[in-house]
Amino acid sequence: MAGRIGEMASGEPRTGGSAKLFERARRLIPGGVNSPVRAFKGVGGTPIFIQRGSGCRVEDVDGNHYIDYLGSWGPLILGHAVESVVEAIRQAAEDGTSFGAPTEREVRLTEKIVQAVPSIEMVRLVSSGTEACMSALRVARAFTGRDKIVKFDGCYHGHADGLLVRAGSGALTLGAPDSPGVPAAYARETVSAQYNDLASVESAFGQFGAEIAAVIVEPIAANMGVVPPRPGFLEGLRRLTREHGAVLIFDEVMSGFRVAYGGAQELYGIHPDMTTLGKIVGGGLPLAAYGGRREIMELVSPVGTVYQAGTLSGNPLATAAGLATLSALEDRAAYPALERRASVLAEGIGDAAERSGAPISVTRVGSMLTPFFSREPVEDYESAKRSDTANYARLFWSMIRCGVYLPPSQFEASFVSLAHGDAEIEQTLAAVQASFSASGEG
Ligand code: KE4
Repeated sequence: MAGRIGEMASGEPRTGGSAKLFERARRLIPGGVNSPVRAFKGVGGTPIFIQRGSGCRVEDVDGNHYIDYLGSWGPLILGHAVESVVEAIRQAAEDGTSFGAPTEREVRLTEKIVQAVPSIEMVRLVSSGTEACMSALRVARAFTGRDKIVKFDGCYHGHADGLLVRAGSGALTLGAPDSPGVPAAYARETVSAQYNDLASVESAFGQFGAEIAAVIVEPIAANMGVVPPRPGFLEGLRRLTREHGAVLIFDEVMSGFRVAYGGAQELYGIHPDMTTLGKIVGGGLPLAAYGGRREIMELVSPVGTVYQAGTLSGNPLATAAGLATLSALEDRAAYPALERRASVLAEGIGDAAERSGAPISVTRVGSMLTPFFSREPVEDYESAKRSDTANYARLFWSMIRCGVYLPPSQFEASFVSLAHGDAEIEQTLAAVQASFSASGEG
């Protein structure tokens, strides 16, 4: 069915094309994918190879169409192939794709970022969220002259060595490598705490206070599925880091420009010392950023001596895509519409679950949400981990058969874009109802 994007799939999707490409890909690319979560390990089966996207829909290489809630893991808040973004990239490309020299678009994009994000006085553009988080931590260590950092189990800040760490055993909370190849010495500088558990942070400061350079946190956890901060949690982090002279870093790679134009820090009114951004700020192209208080950021080379660099940092195509995207959001008119549609979706999933007895607990902040297969409310990493991932996998494939593409993992966020209209939300809820009824949940 090679038709236009926009027709709903029906019945079993054909998968021959994806299967053949996956077979070829696996010979040359580890796991056949260029980022592990794309391999569908969280839901089983063969990854779907996408051919194109338009608005809120994608079409795979077999001609199956889906309403897309992945949105490239967050960047596509406007939707796929939005004319204003495509045109901006096209025009930029006609003037060249990279110069390795400063350009006007980088200045304009950083001016928009500083206007948007309350706590950012100075900012550096990089090419990925990993690079942004890694660099922010290096600057925080330089600023404080300390080595240890605190991160939260279940939060993800990219794959820099010191961040691939799981909670160490016992009360010490010292990190242990969460991946081969990470030197134990690096991991030992990472102290693991528990998200939404201020006592665990107080304990970390109690043991390592004067050694802690920074606390890095997703202000809205979204890499364990969406888990909102408990009232007082972020305020507590702000108080503790101030008391102990540590840098508070909000990793807003996911939440930045997503939950509000100024991100989670606008939503909750908490000003961190540093912020990392990614995804939306690049409009779907490789661009991220880290920034914060001027006295901290002026430590960064070439003004200061903290080295960080990148051939494609502030790339002309990526800054063009980011400018077009932020220009569509900066009047903040989009956010009430996103809030309403995502709320209708989240409540509809909850209602369908109640009617069918499916054990679903839906979490949501703005236009990012997660249907957890859990009878209990999901409020932290431990409760998230207790979700029924097998049931989620069944829901994922049932929704695929109904022409709806959810994230291929229980522990990821679904995203509503401005391109998801009422009709698509209704179609999605019909698919949810059909999926719950078919599986006889309850
Ligand atoms: P990247 O290096 O993937 O651009 O960003 C890393 C990162 C940093 N901080 C947060 C809060 C993030 O969510 C991410 C990356 N998010 C994942 C999805 N949860 C990217 C998807 C993937 O790894 O393929």
